[in-house]
Amino acid sequence: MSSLSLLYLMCQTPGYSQRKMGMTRRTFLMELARKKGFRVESELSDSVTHIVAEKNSYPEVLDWLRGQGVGDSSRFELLDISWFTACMEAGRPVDSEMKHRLMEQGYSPPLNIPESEALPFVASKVSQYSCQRKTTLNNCNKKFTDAFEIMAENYEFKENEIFCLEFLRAASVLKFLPFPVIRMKDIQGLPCMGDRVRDVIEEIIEEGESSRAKEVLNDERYKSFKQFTSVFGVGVKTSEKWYRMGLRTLEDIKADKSLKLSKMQKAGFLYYEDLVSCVSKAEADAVSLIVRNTVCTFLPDALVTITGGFRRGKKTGHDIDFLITNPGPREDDDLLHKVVDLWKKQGLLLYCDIIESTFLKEQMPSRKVDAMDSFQKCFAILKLCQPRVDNSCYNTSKNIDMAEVKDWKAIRVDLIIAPFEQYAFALLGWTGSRQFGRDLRRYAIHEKKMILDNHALYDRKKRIFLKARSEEEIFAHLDLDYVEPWERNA
Ligand code: DCT
Ligand code: MG
Repeated sequence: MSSLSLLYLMCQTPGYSQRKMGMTRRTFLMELARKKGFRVESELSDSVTHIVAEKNSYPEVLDWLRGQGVGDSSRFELLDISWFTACMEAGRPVDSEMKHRLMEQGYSPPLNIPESEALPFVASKVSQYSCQRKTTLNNCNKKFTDAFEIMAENYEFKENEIFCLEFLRAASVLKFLPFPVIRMKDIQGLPCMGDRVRDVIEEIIEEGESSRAKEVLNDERYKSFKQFTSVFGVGVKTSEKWYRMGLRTLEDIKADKSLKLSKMQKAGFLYYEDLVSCVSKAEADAVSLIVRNTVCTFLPDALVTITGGFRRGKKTGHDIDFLITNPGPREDDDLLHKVVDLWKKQGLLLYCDIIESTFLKEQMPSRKVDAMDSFQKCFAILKLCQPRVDNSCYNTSKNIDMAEVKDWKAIRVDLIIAPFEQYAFALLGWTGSRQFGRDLRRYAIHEKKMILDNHALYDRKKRIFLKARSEEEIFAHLDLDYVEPWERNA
């Protein structure tokens, strides 16, 4: 019997219900497997390759693994007892099939449910559009999608949009998969799996990592662009210019006094450390309170909604995006100016750039998949005061002047002002993810002959604008099932 197949049978742990495998049953199954020549571990160790659970859901097993200090569950095959039974019947480890694997969406079919009644995963039914897939933040294929995102970013730096999108689309499909890919057969029939993508997947399956992604991470140009674009106000174009000038690091940029930095880039360098450290959910909630209070001082009925990644349930973000609208009859074109003026007076505003609206009445939606919208908006950096940590326990000998301890953090905030009748479109667009938005617009054009942007939806066949007061209505106009914000993490 092959000793390669190492099993760990999950057993009942305190806090979980009796649905799990009991101790007696576990001992019995372990003995049975050992008699048949399998190596079965009593403790989780590095040599374990297969974990078998009975009546446990995939999230429960992941939770349990986290509790055991395992961050990367992809080194194990997580299997239902049905696989174990098949092995016992065959007297050898059988190849695990889809039906044996613990999966993200729905439980793998327990033994007492006939297979015909369990809903199988059908790769050919997976849509090429992420707006027809529900993608939560539970990504079982992080080791693949991380590599794809590195490849995509490198192509973005090279302004190769086609290859960039190819890897972003592939990453989005694997984020949706309810199981980890462990062999090439698993991606058979899935959309967006071109040759370049398959090569990366194959290598990761075989070698555990992608040499191409590794090469990119070590590439001088990529490393410079990565540093440059991490500065607020610096995009690919500026990075390209700096790189051509022979500049390679942020130190080079800071040292070159001949460079003319924009006001935005100066702020980017000034608050660099704060801005590269992620915004937490707690910080987003604190800023949200400030934004709401200030907006409501001027427009008590205004609707202020957190959009972007935080609306999709992310725990961190690079900025906080707010959408503001006024449902009442009173429009106030000066609102944004009043808000930032008050923050200036209160000493809360570190930077701001207000862009005025360029929206024209009955303006045709943009066909561009990555178009900027025409709302009035403000890209700001706010000073978020943080409660001082009590250092008294170790500060007694050295008398540090508390006034010198920085007790605030610079936070990037985007404020978008949308007229009430465009609010649903703006909310849908600004909630993202970027890939989800791209695919919604691509789907609208190619499948429905409609044009969607952050302002409106236009039906080209009927030659009319389709109104919507909610996101649900926009999905309905497009004949799409509604996708909740936390399912838009494509
Ligand atoms: N968006 C848009 N038009 C723009 C910029 C962004 O429609 N000109 C959309 C796409 C995603 C969403 O708004 C929020 O953008 P980001 O803040 O860049 O993305 P995020 O998903 O919030 O990610 P992060 O957590 O990094 O902020
Ligand atoms: Mg954001």
